[in-house]
Amino acid sequence: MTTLREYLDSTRCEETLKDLIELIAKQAEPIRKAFITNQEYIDAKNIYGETQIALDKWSDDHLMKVFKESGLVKKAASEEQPDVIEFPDAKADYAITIDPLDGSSLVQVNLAVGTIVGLFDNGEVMQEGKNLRAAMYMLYGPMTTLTLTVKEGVHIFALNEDGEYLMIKKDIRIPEGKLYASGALKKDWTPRHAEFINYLENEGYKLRYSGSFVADVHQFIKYGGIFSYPAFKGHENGKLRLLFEANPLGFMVTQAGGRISDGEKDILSIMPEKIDHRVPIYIGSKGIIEKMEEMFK
Ligand code: P6P
Repeated sequence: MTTLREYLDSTRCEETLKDLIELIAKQAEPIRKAFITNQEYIDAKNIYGETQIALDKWSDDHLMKVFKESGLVKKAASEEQPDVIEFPDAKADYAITIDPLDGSSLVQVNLAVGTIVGLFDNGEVMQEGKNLRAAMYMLYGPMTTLTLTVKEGVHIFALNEDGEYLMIKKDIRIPEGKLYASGALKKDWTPRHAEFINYLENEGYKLRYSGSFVADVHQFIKYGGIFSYPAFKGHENGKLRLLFEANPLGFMVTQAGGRISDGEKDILSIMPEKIDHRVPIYIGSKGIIEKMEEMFK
């Protein structure tokens, strides 16, 4: 089986990008090891007003330390931090957006959570998702897997007992499948979203929603379908974050032949206005996303 480094050496990636991707992927082990002792809620909130759990802070601190020590990262933005972090001593121009532990509250009920990473190579994080150089996420489930794109297809690696990532799936293409998910309370859905969900149900789509965006989207990449966290009453921009959730996963799904939309247009062409920019999200198979946009017109 192909190792992560063997795969990276077969791509057009710059050496520094290969090193950075491997370094980030390696953090799955220490992050997963921290699950047991950092589950409690702490007396802190992130800028979205969400109470943080120790794991959010621990994984964010850990990754920022790794970025700083690598000398490869010029800037980093995190869902757990109010501002962009700069590393003036960096010798390379990578700029990273991270959700250090998406779905972290699910660790205490033993459901899959993940680390989401977007990588730009021109030193700036506040730019459109379509400019990403690479996107990756480590998913902590029954296996620890790494899903990666460097714009040469989407591939999945599993971490083995020796701490080596081995390729288990190559050149993923998202099928048209009949799974769906929708966040927000049904009573707060907009009429057009409620109508769309009703359409899906009548078409025989089955609900799959775990509370972890990265785990849910990973399932849809495999089986096909549409994940949504829509605009809802009092929240016209929905809940999920452009920089940390929508762009990296939207880039990944697009590289696999799928799409990401805010209900009207491709999210990867949205210029972030602020670090905590939120967007309504419809992400998944191309056909059903286009059908949704048609219905919403
Ligand atoms: P709700 C996790 O907190 C998260 O950011 C995403 O991973 C997930 O899809 C969503 O929020 C869950 O939100 O409102 O259903 O708890």
